[in-house]
Amino acid sequence: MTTWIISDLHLSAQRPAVTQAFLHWLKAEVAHAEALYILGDFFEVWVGDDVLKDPRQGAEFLPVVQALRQLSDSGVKLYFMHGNRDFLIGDDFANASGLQLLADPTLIKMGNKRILLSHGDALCTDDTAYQQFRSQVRSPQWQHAFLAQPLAERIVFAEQARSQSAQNKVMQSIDIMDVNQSAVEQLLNEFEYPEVLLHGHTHRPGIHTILFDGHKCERWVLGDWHDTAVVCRMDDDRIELVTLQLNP
Ligand code: LP5
Ligand code: MN
Repeated sequence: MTTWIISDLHLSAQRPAVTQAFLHWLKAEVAHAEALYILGDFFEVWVGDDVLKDPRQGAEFLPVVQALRQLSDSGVKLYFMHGNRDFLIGDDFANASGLQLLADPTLIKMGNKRILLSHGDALCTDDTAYQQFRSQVRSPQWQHAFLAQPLAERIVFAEQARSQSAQNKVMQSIDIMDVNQSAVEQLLNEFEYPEVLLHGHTHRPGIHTILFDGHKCERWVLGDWHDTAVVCRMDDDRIELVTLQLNP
């Protein structure tokens, strides 16, 4: 049976074609699979699960929640790990969609292979401004205070954060926004050298071999969803990156 791993869909009302392609792919492929892992940045932004109860804001997300729920009810196992855009996904979203939230990182086993899953942002340790922002917004105190704000205000904060982030990225070097090799090696060491570390976030799909401490590991990077998407397909021990054509 097949397991799919995806990340960085950045679903939003501004890009309905990606949502349509995703819903189509769920029916065509994932309906026959054993499991689907979503490794974060599933949504462009997520300002709190109460968005689902808002008649105007919620409409955008309900078809996705319903499609996931249908899969989960039919027996497909669904897992979700937070990204830097949707770290506020909580139990209400998970329960409505029938998926299980995963910690970042999480180690899974497929056949004989150990595969370490992560969103990938925590590995970009050269990006100190981002890491500072990350530790602030991942703290329960900050999240509690943020979620206590009215929904409309949270949407405005998110828009401001997005535009500040976009400005920062123009100034920032490409290398700083990639994973740091020592952070990768430290993580692999901590998890006793899994065969594969699989992550998204950087939107730079590919496979990198890492030789260190007398071990050989691979770092597999998923791609984001636009006209195409690079996802991972696993069938027991066989693991491959697959490019989906989203606009045939
Ligand atoms: O997302 P991406 O790929 O463009 O860039 C990321 C890093 N930026 C972020 C910030 C998010 O894009 C913001 C949207 C999240 C919405 C979540 C819900 C609401 C939270 C509201 C918070 C107030 O993750 C970017 C990295 C890049 O990846 C590559 O790794 O470089 O990091 C930065 O740009 C660092 C900045 O310091 C981020 C700070 C932006 C927020 C500033 C707060 C402004 C709020 C105004 C309130 C008065
Ligand atoms: Mn990301």
